Amino acid sequence: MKRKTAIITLDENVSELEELARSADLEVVYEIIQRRNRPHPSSYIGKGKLTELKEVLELRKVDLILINGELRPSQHYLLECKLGVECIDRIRLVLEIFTDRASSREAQLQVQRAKLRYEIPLIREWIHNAKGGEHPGFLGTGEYETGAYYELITRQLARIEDELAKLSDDRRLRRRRRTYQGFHTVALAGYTNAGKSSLLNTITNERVLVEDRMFSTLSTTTSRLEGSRKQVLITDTIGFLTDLPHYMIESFKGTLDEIFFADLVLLVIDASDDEDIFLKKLQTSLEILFPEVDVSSLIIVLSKSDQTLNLSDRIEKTRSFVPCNDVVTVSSLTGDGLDQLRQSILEYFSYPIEMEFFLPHSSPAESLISWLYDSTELEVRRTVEGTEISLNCRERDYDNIVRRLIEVGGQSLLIP
Ligand SMILES: Nc1nc2c(ncn2[C@@H]2O[C@H](COP(=O)(O)OP(=O)(O)OP(=O)(O)O)[C@@H](O)[C@H]2O)c(=O)[nH]1
Ligand SMILES: [Mg+2]
Repeated sequence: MKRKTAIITLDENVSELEELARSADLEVVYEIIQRRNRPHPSSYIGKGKLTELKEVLELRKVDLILINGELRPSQHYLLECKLGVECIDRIRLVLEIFTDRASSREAQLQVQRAKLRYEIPLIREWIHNAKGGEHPGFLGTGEYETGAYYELITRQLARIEDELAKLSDDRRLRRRRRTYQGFHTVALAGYTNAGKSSLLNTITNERVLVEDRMFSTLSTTTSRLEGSRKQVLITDTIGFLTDLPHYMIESFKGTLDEIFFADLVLLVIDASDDEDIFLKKLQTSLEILFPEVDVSSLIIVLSKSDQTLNLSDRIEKTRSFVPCNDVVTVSSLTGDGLDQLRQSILEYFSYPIEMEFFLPHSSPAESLISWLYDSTELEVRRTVEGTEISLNCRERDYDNIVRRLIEVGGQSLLIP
């Protein structure tokens, strides 16, 4: 059964929190607005409003109170003690959604790490305030005495960090292998619900989960770009959200590395949002991507073009906001713009360097030729003495090819 929830907010901008609540399967039964510039330091809402809220809660009971912001541990403690109802802030809500969605081992560990990092200051607060005895139970662990629980979770955090470090090494090896095999890597990045997974499904043969809710994707999926001779791999990644504390983003570092180490990043932005939301999501996304991602390796993909009226204005705004490699508009629903996107990706991976050379027959030469088939555009002419090759390659492969050519006794045919 859905938990009945009341939202407390200090500004009228609650639509994203409502979306998050819907994604967490909560039933929002009412919202209480107290207009304040900043939260009350000890109780988040003012004292008068707190008393009023207590009265409302007696008449209209809820299972949960959801705060449209971030609670300090002392505010959290005070609110739960005064109201006698579980209170969660926006970060905790996101963590609950993550917990529900995490399916891969890495995603589960990343979520656990984020959760523990979130809980540690809260536990400290409860230890500080509690007069010993049982843990108050708001984190669902009544069997542990608070101090012991604190010890336990710090040890648990260290174990998770170890396991994640190993998984991160695996990712690093996988990336290195792909580069060696000549794959071009592309990452789909962007705000949650922007349409990243839908795009992956339409430009590759993948069938990943697409849902109209936030954070459908927590684990990465990599698939090959369709309709191209080039070996281009596209990876779907976790969505971004505004105002997440640094440790939350840091908790997903292993997954985000797939973006940071990709040859090309497609930043997907929902073009159908209202302009202020559109720009805010663009800004949040860029703050997460920069400085690790260079603008020259960034293509901005304005998604859901079928639902957008003022596309050219959005393109212009995006271009003036960030001098990226290209801006394209697509609709995964109608297929509009997908060819242009594909072309833009392939142009990025065009092979500008021409080489011509001769390889004498040998088995190392044959393995070089098979690698060249995967990593370059080439023409091969077999002769009695050996193989003549003309090819176009990427700049970054040039040194590697020259080194391997020398190893197998190849001769350049371009140099007189
Ligand atoms: N009209 C329209 N809807 C789209 C389009 N692309 C995606 N959607 C819808 O947008 C919602 C989110 O799509 P997803 O592909 O799951 O988005 P995502 O970026 O992967 O989201 P998360 O994984 O949750 O971060 C779904 O309801 C999709 O059907 C599009 O081109 N046009
Ligand atoms: Mg997704």
